[in-house]
Amino acid sequence: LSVESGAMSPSSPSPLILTQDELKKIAAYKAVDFVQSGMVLGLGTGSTAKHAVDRIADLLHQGKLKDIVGIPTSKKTHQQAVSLGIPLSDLDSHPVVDLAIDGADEVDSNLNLVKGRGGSLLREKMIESACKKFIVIVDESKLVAHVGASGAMPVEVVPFCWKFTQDTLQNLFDYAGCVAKLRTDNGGEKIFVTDNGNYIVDLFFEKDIGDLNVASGAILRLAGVVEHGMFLDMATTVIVAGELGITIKNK
Ligand code: ABF
Repeated sequence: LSVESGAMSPSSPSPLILTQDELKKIAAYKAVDFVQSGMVLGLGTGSTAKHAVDRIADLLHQGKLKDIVGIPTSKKTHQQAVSLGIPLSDLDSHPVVDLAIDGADEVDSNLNLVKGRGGSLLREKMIESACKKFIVIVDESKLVAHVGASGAMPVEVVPFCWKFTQDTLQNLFDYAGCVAKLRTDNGGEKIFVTDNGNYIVDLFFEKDIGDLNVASGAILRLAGVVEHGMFLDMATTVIVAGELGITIKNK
């Protein structure tokens, strides 16, 4: 793991009080510096990745980037990219992605991630597994000591007998005091449905879940599970924007 740090920009007065959204934008713009003309790009989802997609479109329109093909990780990002005029494709036509840029919900010191609190984990994992370089962009609030220790660990499940799958997931992690909850839209009554027509069960752990690869394998072995939000050993670079500057961590 290598780590570089830098000031926000040479002209930034210091100390600066930046909003979380400004930090997200700084991380996103830094990641877009790695985009080159001719690349096939995985376009992430969420409020941080949105800034990266906006920036890519600006550079395309300014003629500073050419011949970019974007592969969106969600219907929402697809809509954004279409509205900005970014040429799009998919993994069927472009099975090798040069670079993906996406946000995350949690990042640990080994660059393992929790993703999917925005609900797009399956397409994100498919596209980000197919890329040569995967840059994760976050503000410093996303850094954690252990992934899964704070907040939801999303699992995409098929709607068929979702309750059975939910209960099985909860029992699987009984040793970690797991509570499994079906995701609803804005916490209401309506079940949240993913872009792929599936549901999401969020796992909340009271204690450490132990070896992440073992936990990942155990979840994926359940027949009703489609995918989970642990992205292990996938990020090649994490760009963190904080009050004191940008940190770039490379695997
Ligand atoms: C996507 O957006 C997700 O994997 C993650 O759930 C979320 C992060 O959202 P934000 O950038 O809005 O904090 O990258």
